[in-house]
Amino acid sequence: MGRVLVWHRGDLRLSDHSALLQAFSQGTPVGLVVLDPNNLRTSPRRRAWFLENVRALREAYRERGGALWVLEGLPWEKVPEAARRLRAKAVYALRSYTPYGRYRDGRVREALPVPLHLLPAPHLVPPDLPQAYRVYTPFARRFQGVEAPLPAPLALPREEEEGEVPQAQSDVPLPEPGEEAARERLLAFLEAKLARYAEERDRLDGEGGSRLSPYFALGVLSPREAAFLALAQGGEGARKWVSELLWRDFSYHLLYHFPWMAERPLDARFQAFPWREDEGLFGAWYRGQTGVPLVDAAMRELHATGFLSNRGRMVAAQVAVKYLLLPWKRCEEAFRHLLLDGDRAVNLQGWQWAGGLGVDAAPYFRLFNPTLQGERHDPEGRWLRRWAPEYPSYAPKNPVVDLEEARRRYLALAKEVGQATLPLEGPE
Ligand code: FAD
Ligand code: IRF
Repeated sequence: MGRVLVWHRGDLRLSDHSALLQAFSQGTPVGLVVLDPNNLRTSPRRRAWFLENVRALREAYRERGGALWVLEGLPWEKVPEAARRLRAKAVYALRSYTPYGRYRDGRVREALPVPLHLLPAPHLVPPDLPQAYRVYTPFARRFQGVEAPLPAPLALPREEEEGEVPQAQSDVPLPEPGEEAARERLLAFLEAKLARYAEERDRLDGEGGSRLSPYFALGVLSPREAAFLALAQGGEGARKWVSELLWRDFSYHLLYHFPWMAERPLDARFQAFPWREDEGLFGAWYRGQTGVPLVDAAMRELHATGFLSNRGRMVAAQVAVKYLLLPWKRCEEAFRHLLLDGDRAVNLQGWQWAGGLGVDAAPYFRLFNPTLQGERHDPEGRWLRRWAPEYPSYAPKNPVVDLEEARRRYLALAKEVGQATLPLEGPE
């Protein structure tokens, strides 16, 4: 039947992969990953995490008798090259929804002498819904339940491999790569933690969550498989967890419809906000030396591990944007390179939410008090002692800004840029 290429990008797995199954029904599939300098110019930890998962994917192909090609270079050169060398009659891939992904796929399609078939990636709600939602709740209402995930092929036809996966050094310990490890972690989470997820998810130590985000970021685990298994188990925890997976899809939806949110606040009024380019303050925040215990612990955990709980991210981001008035884009980028799950769409959404830049639908200004947040979400202070042991409590100690003053300053500035300022602390 002839060969067909299966081009893996942000979907480094064999399960729940419609493009692989479709390709297999049309011919002999050969896997392909293009190590793209436009994606891999990132921090050593994220480069290593991507490469280790490519290595695991190659192993998964091998175990089934098949082959994964790994070529280094620009996709619009390397995908046509692979198609030519294999005499492939078509290329199959899962659709990409990000600005660079769409640009890349357009260029590859133009350069390819054979068809490029892009199949919908398994999101819970397709990011490319024609109607653009700016608010999460109506977007999430489009969720209609989830279909059973597709099986991985049990065996693949034998083909020769091409190309090496380079060795890469990470500066933090990496989770075990590959979809088997991801699935094991998923099942362990569902069994031990899902039922209490709604109550435990806000913990600053991140132990209430699944820690699956680094796998979702590279598509090592399909969100459809994860949601399907969670909902099969049922309960309040499952519903809450799936609502977080829907936040992930909402991030992609926003970036798909508003690609300029990578550069500018979604809320146009904040485009003129007077951010402060202050090297000293930025450095203090980035290194975890602000004198605000929660922020310092969060930034140090991030540097040391590449992970941080959602609560830690929200407060660290909000303090950067609202209390220190740091340029949000610079912080967003710095954060993304420190996170193993660093993902353009999700991180942008997170920053624009926490920074009050247009994602948060709450009709007032949410201003977390970092002292109360710490006391509430790490009541015994164990997480604080682990990451910032010099602080005896969550009370600020010689902070780089006076928090009360900074809070008043922010509210005054926000009012100036045209937004009503109502209560001080949100319900979170
Ligand atoms: P769980 O609680 O187990 O949730 C399951 C999955 O749902 C996660 O793995 C993730 O894929 C998704 N999810 C959970 N919370 C959110 C959320 N608030 N928004 C979107 N998706 C969510 N997540 C990333 O994957 N990459 C990022 O770069 C990223 N940057 C963030 C930046 C900021 C400022 C904020 C506030 C949040 C950011 N998040 C990001 C979202 C969230 O903090 C992480 O996904 C979550 O903490 C990962 O832990 P977990 O896997 O245990 O999540
Ligand atoms: N996709 C690729 O096709 N090639 C690469 O070299 C990629 N490197 C990556 C590195 C990191 C840290 C992440 C993701 C990738 N991806 C790579 C997946 C991209 O997100 C995906 O291709 C997207 O469609 C285009 I996180 O940006």
